Amino acid sequence: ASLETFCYPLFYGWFPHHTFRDQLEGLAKDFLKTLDSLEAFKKHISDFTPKGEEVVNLEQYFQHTGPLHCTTKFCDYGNAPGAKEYIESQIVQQRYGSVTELELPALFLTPRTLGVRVALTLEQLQLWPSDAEAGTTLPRGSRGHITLGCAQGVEPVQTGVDLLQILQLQQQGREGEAVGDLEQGQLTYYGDGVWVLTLRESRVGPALFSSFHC
Ligand code: 2AM
Repeated sequence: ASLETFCYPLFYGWFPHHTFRDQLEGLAKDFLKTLDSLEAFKKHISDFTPKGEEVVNLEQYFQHTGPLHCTTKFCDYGNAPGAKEYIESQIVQQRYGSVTELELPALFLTPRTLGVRVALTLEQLQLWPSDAEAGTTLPRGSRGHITLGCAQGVEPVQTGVDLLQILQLQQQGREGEAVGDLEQGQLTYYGDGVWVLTLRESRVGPALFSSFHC
């Protein structure tokens, strides 16, 4: 194998600029604090504590390591299906190292993951793999998200799976329970520990299209 093949990354994605990243981390922190203090959340706390504890510290419950990013293609160092084609595609080569603006319309939280949805533009969709929403009838790009944290023992790949499940519920017309008008936006509970905060105003900020190797 060539040296280049040898260096295929773990994944490609958009990496928010550090100022935007700080903003997102602040947003997530505020969201968790707000949830922690809501009666409606406390009512459903057992979704998060199978053992029946009354108190959950959400900021400790969700952990994150590594740089925040929106994965475009998970390559697994070239072993993932379609990785080689993606890496060698003209559009990926062309856009590598370019900056784009990400639009984030909603936060979501489940007993497994905490994430923020990314609403992709047509231009950004050119970098989106065709199989990301496989097994659903959701539009391309639906899976776009940034993982903000995972519960202990949960792999980050779960965040996209959780998001697709939420979007499928919405597609089936499940309205969820409108829990409240928070300062940041509308909070909805979908049952089984699934919460969505639709932001009053989408967060928008710059991100770099690049890859991650470690
Ligand atoms: P994420 O995009 O939901 O955060 C390294 O594991 C990164 O690649 C993580 O960011 C992870 O999830 C993403 N990832 C891991 N396995 C994946 C898969 N099979 N499909 C899509 N993304 C994956």
